[in-house]
Amino acid sequence: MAELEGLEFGKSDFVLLDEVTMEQFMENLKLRFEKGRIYTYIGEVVVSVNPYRQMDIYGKDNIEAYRGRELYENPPHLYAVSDAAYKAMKRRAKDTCIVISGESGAGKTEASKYIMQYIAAITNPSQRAEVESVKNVLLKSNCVLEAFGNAKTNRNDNSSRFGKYMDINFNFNGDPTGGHINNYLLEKSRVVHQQGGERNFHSFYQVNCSLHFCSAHLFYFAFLFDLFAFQTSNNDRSSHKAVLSALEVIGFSKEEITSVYQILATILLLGNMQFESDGESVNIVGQEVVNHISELTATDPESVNKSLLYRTVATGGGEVIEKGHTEQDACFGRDAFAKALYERLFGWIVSRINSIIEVKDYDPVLHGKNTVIGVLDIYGFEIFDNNSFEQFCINYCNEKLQQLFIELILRQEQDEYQREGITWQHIEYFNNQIIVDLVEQAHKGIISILDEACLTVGKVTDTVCLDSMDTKLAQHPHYTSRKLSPTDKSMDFQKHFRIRHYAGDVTYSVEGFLDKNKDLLFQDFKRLMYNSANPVLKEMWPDGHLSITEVTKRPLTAATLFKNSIVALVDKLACKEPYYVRCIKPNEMKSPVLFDDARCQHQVAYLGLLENVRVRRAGFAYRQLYARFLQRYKMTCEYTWPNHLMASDREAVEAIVIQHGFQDDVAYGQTKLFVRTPRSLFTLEQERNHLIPILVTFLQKVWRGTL
Ligand code: AOV
Ligand code: MG
Repeated sequence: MAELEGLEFGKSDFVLLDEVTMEQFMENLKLRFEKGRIYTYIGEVVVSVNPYRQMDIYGKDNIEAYRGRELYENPPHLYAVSDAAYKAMKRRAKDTCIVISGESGAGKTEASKYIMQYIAAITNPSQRAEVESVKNVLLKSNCVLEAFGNAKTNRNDNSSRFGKYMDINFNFNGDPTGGHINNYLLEKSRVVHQQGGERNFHSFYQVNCSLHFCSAHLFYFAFLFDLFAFQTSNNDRSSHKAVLSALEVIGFSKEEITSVYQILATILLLGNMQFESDGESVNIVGQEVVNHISELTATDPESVNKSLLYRTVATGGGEVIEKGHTEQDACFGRDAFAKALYERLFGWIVSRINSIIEVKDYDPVLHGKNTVIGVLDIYGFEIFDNNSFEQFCINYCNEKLQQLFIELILRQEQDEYQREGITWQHIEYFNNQIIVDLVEQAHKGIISILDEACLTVGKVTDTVCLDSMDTKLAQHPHYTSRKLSPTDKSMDFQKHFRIRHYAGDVTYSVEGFLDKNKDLLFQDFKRLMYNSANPVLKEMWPDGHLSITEVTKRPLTAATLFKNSIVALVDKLACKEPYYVRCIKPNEMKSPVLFDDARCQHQVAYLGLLENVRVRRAGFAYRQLYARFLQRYKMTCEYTWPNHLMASDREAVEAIVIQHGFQDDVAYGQTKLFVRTPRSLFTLEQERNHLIPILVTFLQKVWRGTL
């Protein structure tokens, strides 16, 4: 329970509310936001409201104030939970993780950066060079990954279009020795198409600064949909400098950095490539673009030409033939190639960073247990005007994380009560497992239905797949479509289905679902890249050496791969001690002064924050180690001030509790006192506040010798 803030700032911990009602919760949240107090606790969970302005609370002094302190000793802050996670890791050798959740634009990525900065600032006091270098790479990697993995969307100007989970490894001293980044499903469709008002990945605008080698195309790139957005801004230019320097600091070689920008340029050129058909064969319009691409990718122009216009297929009889594309196939192939180039580039950047920061030469016998703090910053729940396969995956991922929150928060409470030998009372939650099942259940779930459609030989269209979902999911309370709700004119018969997510209803358009799930890339492109004379590019395409007869016919689909990676992520998080940051977006206008009551209330409701408070209170709102409790309140009891003479701290605490008459409101655990209602504590706090000035005067007199 946080202290040290006056009541004019509202309650710094929601467990201190007089009553747990939505009204009181919202009143407190709003008051704190208006007073510039963007963080509030629910026990150890931090609720954060995006301030949409630079706050003066992240400086060196702030870091020092939180360093090594307990949660309740300072006003609520990300630094306090970071310190709690760090202390748990260091003192108890626990692997911990900090899970940051909330919808798009709520402040997750910013929070993750502050958390990492804090951890970097408080470690390695002796400034050992190798540790400093690890910290530097960890911090700089954010800048690079943001440039390549973030983009402006209609919800957030710097929206994460990939999921990131970063493990930071520590030695027994508590200093970082390395790390590992896991990335999840990059939204690669953005490479070739963006919705109105949105941009491609930041990196493409930054590349403009290095595109001297294809100046002829400088004025128009089809993949940068929004022409005005392409005008490189000062922002892009300075980010470009920062990214270049970050790449160098991390340890990318000159050749590697050049290759990265050559690949970006290649992708932009692919976007400008057009095809024409003379009725018989399809050709590329203008040889110039092919020559450029072959130059940038160190491949020969004839091969580039061929892989864009033909595909190699194995016939039933085992014969290998070359089949000319239709114009439509050629466009499809070109786009798939552009997307894959970017996806592999991104994956390669992550794995290069990993190879640089992986823990090397760590001997647990010699160096003690290697512990980990994980930081999860993933794309938040999204509702756009047009929601496609990517939103479906992103929102499913958020369902899984909500499920984890439910399990862990309950589990953590239960564990603590059990450990301390205290009886636990169950609290009801809305359990979103039913929605998770709707998506991922074997045979019956949406992913299974999609996969089945993708594997069916013959012409299965998105609409046929929608029919199949409608048939199989007609009874599901969280699924509907136009066919199942014919009066709902906001949906189209051929196109839409709707999922009632924990965070709200989302209408998805099935258009493109099957293609995106199949994620087909002709082997010819892979071979082309594998045969590049540029070793960096070649390294990204190891599967290019396979001939068409060796290629797996039924690779796992995009949705299944994503599901597997998220299941693995959840398993990884579940075995760590979790700390939570729950981010709230105060308004849709990015305004620092607007607190949109309805929008905020909606988020508080779906994040399950009220239930969180209830669990925390219905169990015990407050818990504290006996010694610490004593330290704080011993002045309020004649038997404990200035020191107690009892057999144990626990007995001394009992004396305080009895003197103040709330013995029916507490339970005594093995190491901690548990207090059920905050009111009992208020009495103590009031008493303490009343006594402090008296004590101070008394002590001053003692010092001055006037007593
Ligand atoms: P997100 O990570 O939660 O969205 P961000 O962390 O990118 O959201 O925050 C969005 C924007 O809000 C930032 O670019 C800042 O302008 C502002 N902001 C957020 N937190 C703070 C803060 N603590 N102080 C000042 N400004 C802040 V997404 O990645 O779209 O789900 O996918
Ligand atoms: Mg983000």
